[in-house]
Amino acid sequence: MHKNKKNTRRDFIVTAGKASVAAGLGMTILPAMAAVKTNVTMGSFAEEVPYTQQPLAYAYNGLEPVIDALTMEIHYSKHAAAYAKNLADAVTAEKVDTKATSLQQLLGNISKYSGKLRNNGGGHYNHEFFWKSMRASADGNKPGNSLLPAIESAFGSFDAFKTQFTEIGKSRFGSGWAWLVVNADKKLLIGSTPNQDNPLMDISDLKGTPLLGLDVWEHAYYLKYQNRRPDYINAWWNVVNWDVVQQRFNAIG
Ligand code: MN3
Repeated sequence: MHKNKKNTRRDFIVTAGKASVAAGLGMTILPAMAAVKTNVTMGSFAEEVPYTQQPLAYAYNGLEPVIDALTMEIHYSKHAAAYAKNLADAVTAEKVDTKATSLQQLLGNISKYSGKLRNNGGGHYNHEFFWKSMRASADGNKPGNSLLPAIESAFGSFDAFKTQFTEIGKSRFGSGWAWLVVNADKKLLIGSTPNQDNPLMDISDLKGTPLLGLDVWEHAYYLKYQNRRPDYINAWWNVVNWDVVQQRFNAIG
């Protein structure tokens, strides 16, 4: 049993081997980040996500044909809105001081809180992060600047990276997320998390600062793709906002 468990875990955490992320990962602390009080070492550079749902940067039909307008509308205005509302209820009930504690810090200590806070805090963070990770569809969409060489160094090629990430997303059983993260050893990693967990959480097997996340819950794709999760993932590459992913990469150092 133990062996099976280990193997399963290894299946969904694909490391980048010994290849370190090439350039520019020195631990320069940005002035804005230095002011953040945290005892969380992992995810210290993670993107700030407010506790409340933010407006989308595009219309519900803005990601068509990859993501249809009805899916986008239900996903944002029903599913994600519910996570935000339930998070607000949970932080009130559990007396979290949201002025003193960022959502990122809260997630880094999530083992100290309820399942409701874990599910909805993760659900809210993940969706806000996901919306910002996308833009209008463009064929041949690729990362640029320093991120492309880092991906090529870590995974062999951009296509090899996409293949591995797609496989991780396809093979996540049930509901969850696929991620590209930078871990504490400054390596690029691909992995997945169940339900609404994420790599910032202290309870997560996959830990690191997320650069890119993909929602593989059925609600994210079922209306258009039904059971064809691989088709959804393959199409999704056309709407990844690599400029935002590059900014996240830059923020690490
Ligand atoms: Mn979702």
